[in-house]
Amino acid sequence: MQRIGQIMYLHKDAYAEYQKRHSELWPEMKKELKDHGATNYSIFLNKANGELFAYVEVPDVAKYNEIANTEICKKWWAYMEPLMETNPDNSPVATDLDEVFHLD
Ligand code: RM4
Repeated sequence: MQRIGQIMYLHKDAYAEYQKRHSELWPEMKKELKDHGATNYSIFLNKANGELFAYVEVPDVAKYNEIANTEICKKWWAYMEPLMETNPDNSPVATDLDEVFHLD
């Protein structure tokens, strides 16, 4: 299992909407995440600056990244685009973090 930690960037006026949309995460998107191996997926918000810390465990990072090619993920990213910093393809701008500590 590989642990992925990333920072994403939420617009400051979008905190409540981001929370709401994730509490109502589309079942099809939830299934797509699971089908691509995602487990134990959490996103935390730093309300001081809009940074989101995302943590997810996957068996295979390459397989997980293939979710970007699915129609449902493309739709989800387009839906989330107004709320966060995004790339030209609507994927969230994400900074990969290096793990420096882990306790089982
Ligand atoms: C986030 C962002 C991520 C996605 C989660 C479920 O807003 O779009 O890429 O994995 O939602």
